[in-house]
Amino acid sequence: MIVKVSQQELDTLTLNEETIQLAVNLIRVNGYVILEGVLPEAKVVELRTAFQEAMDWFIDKHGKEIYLNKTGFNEGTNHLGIFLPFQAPFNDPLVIEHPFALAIMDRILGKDYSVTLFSSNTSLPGGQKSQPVHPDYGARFGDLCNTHLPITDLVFNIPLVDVHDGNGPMEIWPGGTHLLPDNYYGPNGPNPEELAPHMHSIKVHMPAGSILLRDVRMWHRGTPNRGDSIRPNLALIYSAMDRDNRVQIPIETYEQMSDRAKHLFRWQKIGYPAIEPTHE
Ligand SMILES: O=C(O)CCC(=O)C(=O)O
Repeated sequence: MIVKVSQQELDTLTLNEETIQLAVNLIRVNGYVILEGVLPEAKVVELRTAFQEAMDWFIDKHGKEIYLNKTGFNEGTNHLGIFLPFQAPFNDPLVIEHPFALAIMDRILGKDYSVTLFSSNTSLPGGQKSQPVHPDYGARFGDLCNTHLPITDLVFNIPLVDVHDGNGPMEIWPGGTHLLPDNYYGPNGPNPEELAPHMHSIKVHMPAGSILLRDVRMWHRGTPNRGDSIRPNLALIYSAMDRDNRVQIPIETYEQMSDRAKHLFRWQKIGYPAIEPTHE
């Protein structure tokens, strides 16, 4: 569901209470919300330019498999996740601690959540097929828990280009797939690939610089990019509990971060050099 943010909210970088409530309820009930085109255009251009450079560097270094076997990355989907270096412009406050996203997540994840993924998903041109339909995380308690668990992990995506049918939009199955009993997300639960074709799905179209917040459990898949340029999504995960600590943050960078950003990244590898772009 797309929520349009008012000019006054954009100017003050503060969401009204009604907007926060609407976004929170949409995530709770529907699994996701989109705040349309909220990053300033100049910031999107800066991020897109740096991302293109990072992707070019990555493909130059690791892309032989694409060109040698002509199937593309990841079994022909040509869909690629790369971890990003924790440095400008990727660690901009409008990415890591966007006030709109935090205002919404504060209501869902409590005050003590943290960032557990600092990455990106790109649909590269030339994909042959869609990804399998999947939730991002499996069952938390194996086969044991047959009740629904609270929302504990939210993906934060920012598309760096306008996303439309021609360039590999994400396809989602909203409305209920994030509300299933925990054991449904495990290997013995219903198979999303078998059920999804009988269910309602949406291709997520959104302008560059939008914010998409979604429960990690909501079923989705990347689709092939029929265009001739990359379709990148920045991808962070905010989690109520510590999950993963692979983000390397140089100490000088950490010291310059706001108190909130320091708190958000407190479980990560502080005092380590920023990584090169790396395959997820
Ligand atoms: O197309 C996208 O950006 C989403 C892809 C995704 O979520 C995934 O690879 O798990």
